[in-house]
Amino acid sequence: MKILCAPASPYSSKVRMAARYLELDATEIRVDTNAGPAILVDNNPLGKIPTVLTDDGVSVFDSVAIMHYFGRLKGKQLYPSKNGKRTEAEVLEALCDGICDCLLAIVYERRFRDEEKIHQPWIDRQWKKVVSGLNHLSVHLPKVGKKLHGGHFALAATLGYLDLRFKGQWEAEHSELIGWMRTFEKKFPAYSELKPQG
Ligand SMILES: N[C@@H](CCC(=O)N[C@@H](CS)C(=O)NCC(=O)O)C(=O)O
Repeated sequence: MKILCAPASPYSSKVRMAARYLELDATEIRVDTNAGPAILVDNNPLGKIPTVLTDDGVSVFDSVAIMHYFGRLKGKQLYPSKNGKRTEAEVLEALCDGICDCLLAIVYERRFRDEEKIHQPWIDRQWKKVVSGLNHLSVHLPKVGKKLHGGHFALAATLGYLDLRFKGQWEAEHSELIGWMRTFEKKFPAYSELKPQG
């Protein structure tokens, strides 16, 4: 199995952590989405990462579909089996991925527009959602118990991405999340290697 990914991508980081946690036999292939290489666009019409190429020649995307695919490969070990806990984990993942969507919208607004066309109210609107999401997470800190699940990996990837691209803009108001990140790293030491990095 191959994971098409990039080191800075938070959704890639989430699925790379999950693959490592589940001890899957997966080869990471770094791709540059801007260049749109054939291996990516021929397998994912959206040209986005992460994209997984299975040994049976199937391509799987987006990151949520990949997480559930991984979970099924390993006998449902990536999400809690009880309904309530499972919903909690899935909603946590949705919230964290949603925060990443906002962060990416900000990064892309600055990266792809000419400076005079950058629309600050759009950036402010996205950032407001990020802060609201982080506030919610700070008061509903997910427990890191014996088993890790998809929601934990999503949160770890999101915080890692904030650390990479938005340093100094969120930590002071969300020290609980810094504490959470430390606890997570103790539980999953490969975090330092697999978190988003530039
Ligand atoms: N909802 C998708 C989002 C994937 C995504 O936006 N990935 C970014 C990199 S972090 C990407 O591929 N961007 C390139 C593009 O949008 O063209 C997922 O969860 O996998």
